[in-house]
Amino acid sequence: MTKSEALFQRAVQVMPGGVNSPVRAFGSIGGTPKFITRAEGAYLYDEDGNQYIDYIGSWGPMILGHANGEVLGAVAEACKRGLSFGAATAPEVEMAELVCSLIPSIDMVRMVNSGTEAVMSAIRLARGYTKRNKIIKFTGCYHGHSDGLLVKAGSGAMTSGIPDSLGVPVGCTQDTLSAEYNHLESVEGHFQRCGEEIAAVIVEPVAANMGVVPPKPGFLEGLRRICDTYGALLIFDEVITGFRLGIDGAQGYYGVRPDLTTFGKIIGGGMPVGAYGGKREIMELVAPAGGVYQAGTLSGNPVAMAAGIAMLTILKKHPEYYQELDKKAEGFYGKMQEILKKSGQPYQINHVGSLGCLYFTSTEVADYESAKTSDTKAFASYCRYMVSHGIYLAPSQFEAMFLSMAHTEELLEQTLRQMEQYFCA
Ligand code: KE4
Repeated sequence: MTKSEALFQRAVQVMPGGVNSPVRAFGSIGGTPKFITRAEGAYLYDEDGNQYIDYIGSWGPMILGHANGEVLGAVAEACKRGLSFGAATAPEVEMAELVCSLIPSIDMVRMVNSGTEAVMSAIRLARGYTKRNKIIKFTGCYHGHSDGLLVKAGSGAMTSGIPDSLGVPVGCTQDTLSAEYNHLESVEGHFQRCGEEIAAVIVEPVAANMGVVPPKPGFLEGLRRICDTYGALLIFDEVITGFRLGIDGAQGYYGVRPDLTTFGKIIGGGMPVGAYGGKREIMELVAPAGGVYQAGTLSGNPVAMAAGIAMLTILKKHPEYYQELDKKAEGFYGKMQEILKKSGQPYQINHVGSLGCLYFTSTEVADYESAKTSDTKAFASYCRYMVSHGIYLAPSQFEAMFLSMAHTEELLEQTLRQMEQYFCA
């Protein structure tokens, strides 16, 4: 029995599914999750001493690679001053000023502890600001696990949201409407039916929770236009894309300005940090300045701020990193395409900058329905092979691959060779 197997046996006795977040359990590909002891650069190391080239990067934060020296140093320094005070601190001001300087659509920002909390708070704020209750989300997009957003995928444009989890009362989802990603007409339909009741549209500007689905030309611009027409707010959930596609996120990359933006992952540099921000006139409604209540014991925690400030400062200082990541990704996915073409395996490859996904389908993947055509069994077999050969991929077809500055050409080549072994041997 491996150490990971032994740990997993213990884990399932005392933790639901043996993990603290479902996707880590390897449920959709089978097998035992690897218990990771440490990470450095592009590598993970598990309890049994196996080394992996990591394409998860903690689900996004590790854009510089794991254990970045400057980030670790900033955290170590902050720890010496104490871990948490529950009081105002200078690092929070520095972080807020940094975010406002980087994202033109943001005049004010509130720090929280996760992407879920950021989205939950932004939705409450949008409802408080517009005095409307309904929100639109897109089937296949994931915005964290707050009740109102756990809506059955594809619950149809005509019906109110149907809960997609036990324990979520229909009252929590009845004001959540589902639309179809890259299909503006499904959004128009909702607004024609009840536009005056819709507080906001929330969208992943690049959908990265049904694999990776880029917005079609005009989609984000269309959402902006529709929201302006009906007086609803446009919320960009940039928990994944924020500081990933560029220092000013997807809104900078695509040139569409939301009213509110949510962040997570990179903003915390690997520590538990989320944030939401936007126009001053909206943000000034957040307590204690205004009547939309939101609070958090560890919000703006000084150690977490040190990690986030260090990471964002490095990214701000090196805008060339994004060009390098884009170039690396172009080459990597281009060669991947050649391997898959040679293999005769039905495939689709979507990528936007360093975010990418290999689907096992011959259908172009541009929305939830087409993403679902992927052969998840074929994906599971591929993923198990790659993990067993030292390439650590997200254990689900409907997640993203994340490249980092630590993924050298040599490591990408090594990964492609393993893929060639699997598909073409
Ligand atoms: P967290 O609460 O997990 O920090 O963020 C929720 C969230 C919000 N918005 C988007 C676009 C997200 O992708 C996420 C979380 N992403 C998943 C990965 N697809 C986190 C991994 C996990 O759940 O363990």
